[in-house]
Amino acid sequence: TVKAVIFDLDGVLTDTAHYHFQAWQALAHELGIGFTEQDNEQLKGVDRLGSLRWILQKANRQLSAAEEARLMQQKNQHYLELIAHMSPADLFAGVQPLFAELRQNGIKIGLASASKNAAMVVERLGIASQFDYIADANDVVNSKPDPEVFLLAAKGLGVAPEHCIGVEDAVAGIKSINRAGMQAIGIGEPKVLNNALKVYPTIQALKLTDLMKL
Ligand code: B16
Ligand code: MG
Repeated sequence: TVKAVIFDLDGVLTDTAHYHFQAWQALAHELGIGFTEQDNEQLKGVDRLGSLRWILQKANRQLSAAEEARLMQQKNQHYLELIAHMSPADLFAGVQPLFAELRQNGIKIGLASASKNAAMVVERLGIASQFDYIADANDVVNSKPDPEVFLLAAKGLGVAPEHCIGVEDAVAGIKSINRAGMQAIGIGEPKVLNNALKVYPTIQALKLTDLMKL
């Protein structure tokens, strides 16, 4: 039986993926490295340092820890400027009704995000108070595909992993859910998220009745 649903943030509840893309692309271009939307797909769910290193590796570049820190700070500054204008209107359609249904059925709501900016984003979206527990990149050592962030969310909710469903848009995220021993629901393309139990094109297509059948 399902006792909790744990959501990823970027790409599941809102489209911050596009802002991450813009900020990484600007940085990559400044470094003389090409960076496309397709490249950005690989970075979904990947933490900040992992993302920077992925971009540097494209050009066979390696930098000192201090340089890496400076570039991460620069990217984040740009990202913060981009998300500063976010509002409840940026919440994906279908999220509010799904949350309301979960609540009515006594199912807990958790967040498991690889972003250090997760708290600020859910605040801007106006949904911060709806989570029973929020786990983000500030609280974990190992990032997705490691299961740590989903396991932390389950622990915070007080629900055993086998009674949790995880919802993710990234390949690394689906892996993280599976390794946590939870049931994985994908948002996106079945071809890409082929390790998910079920895949829906958008969160709006996901209904509580489907989750209950798992
Ligand atoms: P930050 P999620 C992830 O969030 C994003 O998908 C990923 O593209 C980003 O690099 C990562 O957060 C780190 O974000 O730089 O804000 O700490 O999808 O796990 O909610
Ligand atoms: Mg995501």
